[in-house]
Amino acid sequence: MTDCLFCKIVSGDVPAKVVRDSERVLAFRDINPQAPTHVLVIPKIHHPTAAELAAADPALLSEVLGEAHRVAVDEGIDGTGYRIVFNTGAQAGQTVFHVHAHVLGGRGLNWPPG
Ligand code: DGP
Repeated sequence: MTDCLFCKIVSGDVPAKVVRDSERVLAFRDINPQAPTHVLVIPKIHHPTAAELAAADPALLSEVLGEAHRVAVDEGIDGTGYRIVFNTGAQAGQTVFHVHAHVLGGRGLNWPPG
């Protein structure tokens, strides 16, 4: 999708600090980190939301989740705990409509979220 920010990160037109790169999934650091570890994990092909990806290609959604857990292991936060979040829809805080998992950790995280 030509006007999608995260598609431009996949194509290399917008730079990002990539931490994992597999055939179908990319993980890169959030530009505005909310925790010591804040990484975004995305499918390389465009789907707007987690719900739409789940309907179109559940195996790819599973790959995104698997890579999110591997990010946590790479970052050394799997032992202490971390959070994987899909903001889905504007009211939930989604601002970039290319599905992405936030991987957050490295500090205590409050519940419920704001
Ligand atoms: P969300 O609000 O769930 O749609 O999260 C979008 C995230 O994307 C937000 O935490 C900030 C991040 N973000 C926005 N623009 C850029 C960018 O150009 N590069 C990177 N690395 N992250 C970005």
